[in-house]
Amino acid sequence: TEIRGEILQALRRAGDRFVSGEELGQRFGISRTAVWKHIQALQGVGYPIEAVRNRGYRLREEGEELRPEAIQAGLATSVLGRHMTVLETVDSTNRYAFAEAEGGAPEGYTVLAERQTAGRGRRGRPWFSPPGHGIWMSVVLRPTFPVFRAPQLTLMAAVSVAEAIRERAGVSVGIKWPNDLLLPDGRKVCGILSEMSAEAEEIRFIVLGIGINVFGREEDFPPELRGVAGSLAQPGSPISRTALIQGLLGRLEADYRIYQNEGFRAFREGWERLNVSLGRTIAVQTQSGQKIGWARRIDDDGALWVETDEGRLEKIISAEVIFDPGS
Ligand code: BTX
Repeated sequence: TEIRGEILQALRRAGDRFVSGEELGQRFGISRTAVWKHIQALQGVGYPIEAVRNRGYRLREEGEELRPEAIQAGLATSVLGRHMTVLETVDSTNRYAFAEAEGGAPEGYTVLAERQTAGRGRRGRPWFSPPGHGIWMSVVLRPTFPVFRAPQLTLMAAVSVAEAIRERAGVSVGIKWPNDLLLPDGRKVCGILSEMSAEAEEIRFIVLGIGINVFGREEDFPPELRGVAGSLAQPGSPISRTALIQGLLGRLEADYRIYQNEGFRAFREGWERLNVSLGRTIAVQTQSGQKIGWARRIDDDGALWVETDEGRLEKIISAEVIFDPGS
């Protein structure tokens, strides 16, 4: 499997060019038949590798094509992903799912796109979503709990997504409060954006949007994101987006059930175990300005408690967290 990852890497580097079986065999010290077997195994887990006689192999794009039938065939859910739309291009899967939910789309309705032209992050920030490189997904939820419980649902989702990534992609990601997922080297690999439609105290629906960088290489990111954003795929560990989506929806459904009965309390420990924010010096950017302090703990509501220099404990409900690189 070590070689398998390296073959994949060699094909990635070759871009549009074909690489012959002979060349690959020589490079890795194996026979052409062995190369062919590795290629078949890679195709088996979803990599769209073309094999053309007398020319060799070529990786058509970064990931396998996303198909609803293939995703649903291995889905262990009863609600999430049972209705699904996979689009080639959309402005934002959250925007699309929101409109569908307003039109009556049922709970669990899931929208995926190969590419978003106006993927959105929090506070109107953009989310970079190039074709074939990631999982850009939105799920419609119609919970019966009151509006005040909605914000912590996003924290729960961070735990679910982190665990699905570990199970299906073999990468240990950490959670940065409130719900960014970071690679072990600190680069951001996933963002979660939930948007809600509510009337007074009653939630009509929530659109849970999840963006995960799966295949993007450093040079695929725009300059301002290099060193800041990272992807799951590493040489030697091929990842199937289809399998990851199945794992994600399975986890989310199970966790969402627990959340409805028990609230964030049930996820606090899991969140703490995965978190990389507590015990560090951080700057928190709130609407009322910036504060610097020591991230002490989160509570059952998912709020962050920060100890300032004067020894005061402050409860932070919503803010941007900036890590002190020296802490
Ligand atoms: P956020 O506001 O925490 O993150 C946005 C910030 O993250 C940007 O300002 C930029 O610095 C950085 N960023 C942008 N694109 C990427 C990327 N691909 N990888 C890493 N960092 C990036 C996080 O918001 C919530 C993002 C949710 C995205 C999903 S995708 C499916 C769904 N549809 C949709 O329009 N949004 C959600």
